[in-house]
Amino acid sequence: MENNKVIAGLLRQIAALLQEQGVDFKPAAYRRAAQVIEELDKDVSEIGDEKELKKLPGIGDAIAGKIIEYLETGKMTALEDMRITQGNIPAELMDIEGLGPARVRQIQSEFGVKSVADLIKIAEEGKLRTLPRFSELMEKKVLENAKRVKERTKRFPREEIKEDVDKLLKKIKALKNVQAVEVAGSFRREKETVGDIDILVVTSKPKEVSDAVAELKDVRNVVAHGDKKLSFDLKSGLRVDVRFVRKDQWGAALLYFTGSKEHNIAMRKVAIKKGWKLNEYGLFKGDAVIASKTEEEIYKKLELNYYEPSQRTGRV
Ligand code: 8DG
Ligand code: CA
Ligand code: CA
Repeated sequence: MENNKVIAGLLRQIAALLQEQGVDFKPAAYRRAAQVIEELDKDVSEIGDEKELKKLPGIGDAIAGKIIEYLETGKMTALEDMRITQGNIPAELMDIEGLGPARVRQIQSEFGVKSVADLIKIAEEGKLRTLPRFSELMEKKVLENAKRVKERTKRFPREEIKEDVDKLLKKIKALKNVQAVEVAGSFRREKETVGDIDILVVTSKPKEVSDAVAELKDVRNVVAHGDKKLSFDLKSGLRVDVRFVRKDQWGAALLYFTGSKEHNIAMRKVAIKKGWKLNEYGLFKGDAVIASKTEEEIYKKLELNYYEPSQRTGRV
């Protein structure tokens, strides 16, 4: 539900900037919408269209439009415009939790901080606490949150991590109850850099396999450990998401988790036009499965040519 978290964060940024403009009601409306999105029990991208979105409490025309814009383009232009007109606030600084526009501006004008890296440096030098309206405790919090943003946005060159990934795949493949393993995400799409590694495992014993992978010696810092997904870091700091899927849903899962997100959206639209539904479990007409076992079969049913992973960028 990565989208929900990001979108909620962006809506809260809009709220903070509106508040500065002294607009009544609107900031509260954006905050409420942020909470609704954050608490959804599925990823907002699965809701499909604007009409459905607006059925959610607190989501009207303006907010629904911004959410759709984000899902289609990865940004909200209204927010970017506000950041620029309200003091040229760098987006990455606004991404830091607990740091509103006023404080960002304060740090900018006092220390010339322009990036998260700058901010981390200033905070580590203990300079943040010297500003009015800051404290030692706040400096500590801001530093923690800034480091989190930096971690999140760090990308790894494919060439540097390729060997680690291959090794890990081999080890997983050798485990009991593992029927197939494949890497998905940007790594499979052969992007030059990757944010994290997405691995799919076919098994009928997800819990056992999840436990076994967690025991591998390359694994550290497990942040999610379940029978759907296991997330951890490698020694290099590279985050790995391992997802456990059923054999008969392999194609749909591989397609979905290979992405790109834009390619998935484009394909979902083709499915919707036919009155069908496409998700990580399969291509469906109502509850009936039309295709799910292989990627090829799904492209074919949608009357699309097969796309090589590296070609899965946007439009189909
Ligand atoms: P990156 O890690 O290099 O930044 O890129 P990525 O591999 O393409 O993205 P990812 O966040 O690791 O997600 C893997 C794939 O999952 C992505 O390419 C497409 C699919 N996916 C969607 N929607 C969403 C979503 O809302 N959250 C996540 N985590 N994945 C999604 O189509
Ligand atoms: Ca990834
Ligand atoms: Ca991922």
